[in-house]
Parts: sequence; structure tokens; C-alpha cells
Amino acid sequence: MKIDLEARSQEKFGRPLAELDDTTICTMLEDIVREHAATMPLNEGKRRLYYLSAEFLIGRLLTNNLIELGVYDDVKAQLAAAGHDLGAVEEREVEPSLGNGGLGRLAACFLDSIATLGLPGDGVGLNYHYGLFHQRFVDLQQAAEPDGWLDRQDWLVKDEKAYTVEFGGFTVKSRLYDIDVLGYGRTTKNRLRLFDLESVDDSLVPVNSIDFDKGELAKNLTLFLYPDDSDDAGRLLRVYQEYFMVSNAAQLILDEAVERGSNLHDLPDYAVVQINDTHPSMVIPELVRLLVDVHGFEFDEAVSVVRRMVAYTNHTILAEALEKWPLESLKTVAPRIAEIVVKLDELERAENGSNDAVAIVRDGVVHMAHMAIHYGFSINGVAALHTKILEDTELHPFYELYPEKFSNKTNGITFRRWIMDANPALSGVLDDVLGTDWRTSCDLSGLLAFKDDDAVLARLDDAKSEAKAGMREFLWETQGVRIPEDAIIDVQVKRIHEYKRQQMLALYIIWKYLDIKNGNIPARPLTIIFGGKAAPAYTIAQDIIHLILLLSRWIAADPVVSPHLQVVMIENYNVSAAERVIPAADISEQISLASKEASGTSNMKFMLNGAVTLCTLDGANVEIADLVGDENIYTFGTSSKEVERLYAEHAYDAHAHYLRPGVKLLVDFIANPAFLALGNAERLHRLHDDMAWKDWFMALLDIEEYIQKKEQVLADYENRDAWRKKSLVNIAKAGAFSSDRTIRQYNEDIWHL
Ligand code: AZC
Repeated sequence: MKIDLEARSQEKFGRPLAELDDTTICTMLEDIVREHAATMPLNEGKRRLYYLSAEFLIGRLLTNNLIELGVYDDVKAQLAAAGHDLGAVEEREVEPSLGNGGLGRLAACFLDSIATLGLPGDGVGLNYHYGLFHQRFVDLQQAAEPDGWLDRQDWLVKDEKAYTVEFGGFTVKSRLYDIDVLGYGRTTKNRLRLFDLESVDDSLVPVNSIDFDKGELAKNLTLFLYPDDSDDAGRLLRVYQEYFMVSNAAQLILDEAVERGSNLHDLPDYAVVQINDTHPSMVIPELVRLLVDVHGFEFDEAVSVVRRMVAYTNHTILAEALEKWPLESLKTVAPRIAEIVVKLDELERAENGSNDAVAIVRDGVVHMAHMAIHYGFSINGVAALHTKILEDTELHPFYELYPEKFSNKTNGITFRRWIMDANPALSGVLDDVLGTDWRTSCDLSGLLAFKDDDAVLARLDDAKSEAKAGMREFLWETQGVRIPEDAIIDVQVKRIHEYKRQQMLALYIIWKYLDIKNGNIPARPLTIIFGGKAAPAYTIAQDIIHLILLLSRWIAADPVVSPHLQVVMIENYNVSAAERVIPAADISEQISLASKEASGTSNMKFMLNGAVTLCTLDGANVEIADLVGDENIYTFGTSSKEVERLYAEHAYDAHAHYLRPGVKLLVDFIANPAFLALGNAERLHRLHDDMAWKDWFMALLDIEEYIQKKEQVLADYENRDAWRKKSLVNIAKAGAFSSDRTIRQYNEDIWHL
């Protein structure tokens, strides 16, 4: 592809490139890329993958697409010659708001790898107009506002395909929008296909509030991602969304298979469906419905076709995330689907001897994961430990029934975004040291040979400094905070959840604050950075945000402590913020309660960018630890086996842990009089009491060992040579976590594209 920006500027605007502003240039570049992508043919193959997901956290696309097309450096140079900075232009792009966290970002990394490997496979989801809420901090608390990203984006292209979806009592028409998905160095593409309502009405959304009229389903279904599901109306809305998504997806799948020559009896030769957690699992009864009601199949044959084409990924063992819908809700939303689900349940009971533990419908409740396991041909977990827990405990009865269906697919991250795009300085060093092959192979192991090479270690260090400078600028411009130049950067960025234990890091901060007050002055400043949103209905998570914001303000105002300790909570943390912060990190905080974090993916991004991990042996941390070896990672905490035992035997006594003197001091600090006066007393009391009496995710069990380990990390950081080596080893071993590897495994074991 050749781009001539000067000519384009003259042709479009009748003005030289030098005179255009950044926003105009951004749109112009997006147009150029989009128009070029429109001419690229799709990846072909008899069998096509449909990756169904309620979320695709794709991030900004311009830089990524310029990299995929191999024109990034050229565009940058042309802009520079006209006095423009591509970095500033990139900032004008609005980030799409189509995902919550890990599961959505994983889907985005997967699309990138599927396209890069040249496999025929599209993402299918929903076009949420306001996506996930925009987070603001008001009075040291999270406020949720609508994120009107759709008004200002330039990538969606209307597709001519449109379907009808029948709900109980009313029918809607859909509209399909596509975003082209390019692969690195490829001349062919895939698509992200986002369904919307034809009758959607944006005016239902009030300015500055995410509360809206839940009554008018034909107008509001695609307005928000996961509407607050804490009440019945919200929960029901989500079932409507899911059915809307899968009905459209199933119709699209059949349509395209027929276009490519399928007679539908051979559908599994033409299509394979990966369902990303249970949200799209109703695609199973919906495919059955279409085959029986529209295409005249016998029920049994329809089921046998669907069984050979659907695979399911589980992303969590948290009970509240494993979807269960009242059968009555399904009857309201889609009566025919409820009927088919009941028949699928009866068939399963007939086949497996009616075992309630694995039933699809039990006591009037539909277990979506059970349906996906019985009628899918594959089920996978997302890290070795997680899959083992599924097999041995959480889904054990299913594993006994179908051991051959189970497999592990450890998550991965795309190197295009998480190093080439996010960390040009480090990418440049790797090019010089290793040659550019790593950009396609994702193999960085050659770096190990330079473990004792001072020049290479120094260059890696320079790249880290450059990334830190970029982050400092970003935090100053977007958050108004200044970070000391020589600070150790310690980062925990992810959704706010008790199991991820941001509250444990908050307790460390309290400990450190008191330690500095006691005269123990650290060797250099420590900046602890948080980022993440809390579900609006998740009260304790909001309380944790409040505590962090309060600590941040409190410490900043303390003249004794503030030169040594700083707490930053990034407002509205998203993919763009991640791209600035992760490359700059020294310490990667992965401190979930062992057994609870299915995999984690930020752990992989930090490692790739040379941070050293401080972690529990949970999710993919276990695999990172195995790869880098003891001297290059810091692990602590109660083992996953022991945690499971404590839960099973109800043997964890939070209050006993609270009463230990060193611990009580820290927890009580949350509700100290000065905090109560400065902050929200209700929130602080609630959080304090929750930790002192319940502490469901056992932060108090691990806190002392955590503090000890963290202090060791900080001390070791001062041995600069040893630390640089640790950092190098982490980068060198990160190739194992390329999502290209993950996708190859999905393809070899499950999809067979
Ligand atoms: C997340 C898991 O919590 C995380 O550990 C994992 O890395 C990620 O999926 C990708 O597999 N799960 C979710 O985001 N789950 C939901 C329901 O949002």
C-alpha cells in the first residue's frame, strides 16, 4: 500500500498537509485505511470460524492498522515532514467502548491473531451505542456516565445483511455493521460484525446518566453493554440482549454457509462457533430452532448438526458469573427457545441418566454453562491451573462424563498492540539486538544470550526510561498528576473486584505510609498506580475505589510522606491508558486470591514490557513463574489448594486474622477519624467492617507475607544490575504468551480451519 498524504490533503481539502489540524488528519488517515481495507479480500476457507462474544475491547484502531499494513513509519515520516506528530494525531481517535475487561480484551487480541495467521474467522457481537460507562471521579468516588463513542467513530461500515428477531410478543429488525480486521503483513482480512437494532433510539439516554427507561425494548436493547443487572428489569434486559445477539449470529452463520455451498446437513463442514463464556450460549437452541422451524430438519438431526459445530470457553469459576436464567425469563424473552431448552434438557437426561448435578434445567432455572458443555464438542479453560480446577472441582461431574471434550488453552496477547504499538522504544531495541524476525515469530528467546551484556541491558533500561517519560506526560495531561522521574512504578490495573484484591494493595499503602511516618525513608520514591472500573451495582468495589482515592489525596497532602510515596488512580482506565502505563511499569501486581483469577492477561503484557511480577500462584502467573524461574519473579500467598480447602470447610476466620495486632492497625486505619471526616463515612465503615468480619477473598490471610515480599522487591530494585537481568529474562520468555500461539492451538485442537 502507498500513501501520499500531501496529495490527499490537497485533493480533499485544497490545502497543504502542514495546515491541517490533528483531528482532521486523524479522520483523513482513518478514511485512507478504511477505504484500502474495503478493497482487501476476505480470508477464505471452506470452514469459517464465528467467534461469538458479548464484548470486544478493541481499543483505538488507527495505529494498529497502520502497523498491520506496514505503513506506520512512512506515515509518521510524511507527517513529520509537514510539521505534525503522529502521536498527537493518534490521540484524536475515540476509543470504542465495547468491553468490560479481560474477556473482551482477549477477544480483541484473538481477532488480531486470527487475521494475522490468515485464518477465516470473524468476531460477532453487539454494537452498543454507549458501551461500558465512562468513569469519572467526583468527591473521591466513582461516577458513571454514558460514553457516547459511536458519534465520533469512523470505522464501522454498514453491511447489507439484516435479519428479523422474534421476541415473545414483539419483533425487531436488525442492522449489521462491520469493522475490518487486518492481520500483520497480510493482504487479506476478517471482520468484526456488530449487530444493532434498526429501531434503536439514542434519545432514551439522559445526558450524564446511565439510568434510562428500560421499558421500551425495541428501542433500547443495544444502548448499553451489560445494563446494570442487579434488579429484575436489568437482568431481563440482558437476556433480551443475548438472544438478540445470538439470533442474528445464527441467521448470519446459516446464510453464509449456504452462500458458500452448504446444504445445512453438512453445516459443521462450513462453520464452527466459539462461544466466549456463556453470554452467547443461547446460540445452541437458536441454531436448532432455525434448522427445525425454518429449514424443516427433524429435531434429532438438528441437534446432531449443532453438536458438531459449537465450542465453549469458560473464563471464570466465580459462581455469580456463571449465568443461570429462570426458565420463566426465557419464556418471556423467547418462548420457542425456552421450549427447545426444555427438550435439550430432556434429551440430556435421557442420555446421561438424569443426574441433577449436570442438568440443564433444575428447579426452574436454566444453567447456561451446562447446556454449552452438553451440546458443545469442546470446553476449554484459559490457563493450566484454571482448567485443572474446572476438571477436578468446579465442573468435575462433566469431566467424568466427557473427559475428551476438555482442554486447556492458556490465554495470550497480541504483540502487535502490546509491544509494537504500545512500546516503540523497546521494539526498536529488540530489532537492533535480535533482527526483526520476532515481529512475526513472537520469539524473543534470543535475548537470553545477552543477559550479561552491559550494552544491551543499558539499552533496555533506556527503553524503560523512555516509556516512563511517555507515561509521565500522559498522566500529567490526562490526570493532572506529576510523577517523580526516578520513581519505581508499581501498577495494578484491572476491573475492581474483591477477588483481585486491590484492597490488599491499599492495606500495603497504609503500612508503607505508617512506616515512612515512623522514619523509615525509602531509597527512592514509590509510585503506586491503579486503574479500573467497578460495576455500578457492586457496592464494595465502589468502596475500594473510594479508599484508594482517599489515600491518594491524603498522602499527597502529607509533606513528610509525599516525597517518597504516591498513589495514583487513573480515571476512566481503558485500552489507550493501558498502552501508556504498562510499558512504563517496573512491578506488575497480580495479587488475586489463588484459584480465583482464571488466567489474567495484563500479567502477560507487563512481562512482555519488562516488568517483574509480584504475584500469587494463580491463573497464568503459575505458568509465568515456571518459565522465568524463581529468581525472576516474586511469589507469595496461600496456595490455591489450601484456599479451596478453607472454602470447602468454612475454615477461614477473617476476624481472627483481623485481631492480629499488625493487621488490626492497618484495617482500622480505613475508618480513622480523619478519613471519616474527609471521606464518605458510610463507605469507609462498610469497607472496614467487611474486611474485619467477612474478608471473603482472604486479603488478611496473605497481607503480612505480601508486605514482606513487596519490601524485598523494593530492596532488590536497588541492585540495578540484577534487576535489569530479571527484566530481560521476563521479556525473553514472553513469547509463550503471544496470542498467535494460543490461536494456533485453538485451530489445531478445536476449529480445524
Ligand atoms: C476474565 C477472567 O477474570 C480473567 O482471569 C481472564 O484472563 C479473562 O477473562 C480472559 O480469559 N473473565 C471475564 O472477564 N469474565 C467476565 C464474565 O467478564
